[in-house]
Amino acid sequence: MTKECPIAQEAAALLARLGVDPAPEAGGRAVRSPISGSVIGHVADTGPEAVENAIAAAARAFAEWRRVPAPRRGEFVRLIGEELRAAKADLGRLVTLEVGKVPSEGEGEVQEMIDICDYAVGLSRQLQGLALPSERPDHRMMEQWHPAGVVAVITAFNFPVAVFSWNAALALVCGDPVIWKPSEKAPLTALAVRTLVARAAARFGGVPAGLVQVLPGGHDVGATLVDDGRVAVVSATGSTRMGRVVGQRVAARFGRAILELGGNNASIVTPSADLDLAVRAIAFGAMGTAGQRCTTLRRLFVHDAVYDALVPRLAKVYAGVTVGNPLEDGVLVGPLIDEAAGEAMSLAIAAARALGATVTGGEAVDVDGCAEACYRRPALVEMAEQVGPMLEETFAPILYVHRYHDLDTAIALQNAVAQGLSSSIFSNDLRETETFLSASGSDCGIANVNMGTSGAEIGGAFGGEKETGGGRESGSDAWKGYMRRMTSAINYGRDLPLAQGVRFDID
Ligand code: UN1
Repeated sequence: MTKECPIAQEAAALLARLGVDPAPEAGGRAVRSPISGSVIGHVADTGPEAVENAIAAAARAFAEWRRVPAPRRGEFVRLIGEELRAAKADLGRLVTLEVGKVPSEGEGEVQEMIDICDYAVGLSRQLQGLALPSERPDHRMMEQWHPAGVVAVITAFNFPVAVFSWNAALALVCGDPVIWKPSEKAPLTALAVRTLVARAAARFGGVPAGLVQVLPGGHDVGATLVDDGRVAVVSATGSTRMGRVVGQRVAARFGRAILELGGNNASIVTPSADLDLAVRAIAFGAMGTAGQRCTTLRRLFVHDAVYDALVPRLAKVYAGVTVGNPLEDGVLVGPLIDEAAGEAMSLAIAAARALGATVTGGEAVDVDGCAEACYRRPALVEMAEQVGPMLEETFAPILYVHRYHDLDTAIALQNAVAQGLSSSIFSNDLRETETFLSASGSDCGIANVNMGTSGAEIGGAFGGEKETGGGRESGSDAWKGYMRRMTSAINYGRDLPLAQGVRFDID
């Protein structure tokens, strides 16, 4: 790092404003900005003893926090939301510096955190169980939801802070302590969030020690959390390869895993689609965040009747979109996270070419002052068949385009991949849209109409099927994943009628 590097200087200033003390981190792992490749800070890995201590502290915190009334727990989350509001510009900018998102997306990520805090505050008064009819006279049945226990949250670089907050805001109101292992590629934003949470805790007063802990580090930190029986819930976001290991290891000890893994998301453009709207939605879905969302649009099925009207328009957008330093005005596509991501993109495109695909874009882009970084023009790849790299998630801005003749085939092709996260249809035909949303339509956790596959709101349950892992986070009833259900039958009579009419007369 040169002292003059403006990105490093800005990161240092942001961290100072956000209250992060760099001293304890000196000598730790170097963190590089994908914008320029320059080192913007250091973060010390958490050693095995510290991980052990953290789990023990979280377990102690659980004994206290579960006794705090849920609406009071919600007050703590409300204060976290206030701190995030106050720090939105700085934290959003730090997201941009650390993972290369354009500023509007960096701030959008912090907004997503604020939104889920607001949501969780309301939820803290709505952790409702059911009253159920008993088949026995003078009995009643009911359900309660109790806190599950320590929740470990393992996050990926691409949403370095928002995904933590989806889990943490819910877990905290549900009565659970949270241990967060952030991505090794994005630990600085995690340290900043830790400081904001500490500020909220100081204002709240009486937050048990160890309620929210951040453990930067590598694979070993995650593995310890995954295997420890004191960790009730492991919520992990990342690749299917990672999730397969995490899921099996958590299951082996009968823990609970919430998995949010790969996506290979598709949209279908039908003859009745509003093409102006579709072009904009496809552009954001496929190129936004430089193709590095798990919800990124990766496959496009276009009906014959509109193929020649739509695809050349898309090719024009792809050729014209501004790729470059996200700190500059007008840039929509920033860098890939690292060189390995660029190589994966090149390999996928080469594989598609070898299969006869027509490729627009995909080449490396030189960006002034950013020679150490990895910039790529998004690629539009026309495929005659859904084969090879089109069946895989490459975490880069590649959109495979494929013609179709009838909707059933398009839906079948859409579903014919291992992942099942997000999907959408562009159509003004009710029969088509309802078929797409029906039980025999999209097999994904998310299915949208006349919009893209990415950019979900926090109010809905977020997650997907098949190799996406089956977990649900964020809105709807995802909170139940952080609680345990207790069913109670209560006899307020003088007799002991047994269920199912069973007799067991002892005199
Ligand atoms: C992710 O990429 O891991 O729906 C999460 C979206 C965002 C979240 C993406 N709200 O695109």
